[in-house]
Amino acid sequence: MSDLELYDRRDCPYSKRVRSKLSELDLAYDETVVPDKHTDREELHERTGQRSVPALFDPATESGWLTDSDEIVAHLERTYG
Ligand SMILES: N[C@@H](CCC(=O)N[C@@H](CS)C(=O)NCC(=O)O)C(=O)O
Repeated sequence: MSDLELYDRRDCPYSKRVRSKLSELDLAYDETVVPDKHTDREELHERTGQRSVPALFDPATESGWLTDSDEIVAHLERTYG
């Protein structure tokens, strides 16, 4: 099991951007595709406090969770680029 965990949607442009960066940096991660309906995204909400995707868990960060694609991409470049 990889340390990085990504909650995303396959059809979400913000999620695609994060997946591209993970792929570019050759980073392994576990992906959970969330349901289409926001109200069905209970697991994501319980773990991150939000229902939007993408959200990335990286044990290397202090908070653990990054919940905005700009923030995630910047973090990945800074930490693994
Ligand atoms: N500023 C956010 C936008 C993310 C976003 O709008 N994601 C959409 C899917 S493409 C979503 O999950 N929206 C649900 C919501 O905001 O509750 C980012 O860059 O990550």
